[in-house]
Amino acid sequence: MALGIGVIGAGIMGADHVATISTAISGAEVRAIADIDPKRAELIASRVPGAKALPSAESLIESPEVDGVIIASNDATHAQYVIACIAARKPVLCEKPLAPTVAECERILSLEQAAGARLVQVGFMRRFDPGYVELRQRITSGEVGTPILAHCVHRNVDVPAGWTSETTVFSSASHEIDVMPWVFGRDVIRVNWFSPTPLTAGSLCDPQVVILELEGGALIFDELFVRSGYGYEIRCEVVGRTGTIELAPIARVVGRSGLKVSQDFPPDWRGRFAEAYRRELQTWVNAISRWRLGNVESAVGPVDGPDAWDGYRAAIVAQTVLISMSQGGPAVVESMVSPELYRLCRSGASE
Ligand code: ISE
Repeated sequence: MALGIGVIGAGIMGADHVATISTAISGAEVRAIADIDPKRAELIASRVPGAKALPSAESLIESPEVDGVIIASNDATHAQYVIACIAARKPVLCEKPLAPTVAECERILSLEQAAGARLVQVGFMRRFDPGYVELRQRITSGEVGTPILAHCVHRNVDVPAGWTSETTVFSSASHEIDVMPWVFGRDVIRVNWFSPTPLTAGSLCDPQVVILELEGGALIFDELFVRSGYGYEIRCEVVGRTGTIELAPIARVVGRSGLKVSQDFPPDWRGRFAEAYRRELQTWVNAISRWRLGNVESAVGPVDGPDAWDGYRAAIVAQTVLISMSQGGPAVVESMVSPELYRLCRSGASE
């Protein structure tokens, strides 16, 4: 029987996950949707046969029809819903960030440890993108020698009113903060933030450049330009000691006319990462099914992808970027990691 999925948050990402599960995922169906705006929940539910809108996130988590929960609500609500899922022992896929503060991520990790089961997966979908997966495999195979640098470009067409320099770090840079250490197989130890636009409280510096220094000295240069105006574009070139390797452009069609060659850009991340989202969801559904059949130990749990530790680690690095932003100059990451949580969650961990 198909797994019942409940989706909290019927905004852009919630609606996208509902559509993907309903059209492209096997072994699962959307059974419940909850949103702060009940009409929006009803509208999205009305598009899926068998799905219903529930009056609250809490009732959705408790619902016996829901076997796994996707959290795609406002970032500030993530921690409370993840904690409710752990209390109900329900597998949860939480959109990034796991929580906006390091303290909330620590609480989630402690509760998950106390529950004795790994239940939380974090929606860093780039780890499922075929391009990043191949980049990582080929680097690991030694094709370009030891990787020492990466040039990343992350551009949005535009961002909503009220978006600040800090939002760019948490909502956009958090992807490179997660995926680049995964590609290199090394943690971030130091960060440095720059912008050609003057920093003023509550406003948006655009573009920004974040430099991540990894263990062993590799450097990641991340350009974040969220009001680029022209298209959603993600680039990543990794420089190794004996060569370079980069993500290829993703447009399927190249046009030639009017003395120009052209390729289309998607308007946002949903088109660019559609296959990554599909693989992320299918992998998560498969992991829940294996777990429910008793085919994995609780140390593995219904998680196959970035977990609560990865969400915690990303929150710490993002927080350290904000320190660099406000104080100027490099800021060190390691001092923020809780030794107690490290011992509990990572001792003996292997990649
Ligand atoms: C957005 O919130 C996302 O999560 C996208 O993946 C990211 O690329 C974009 O910059 C953010 O605005």
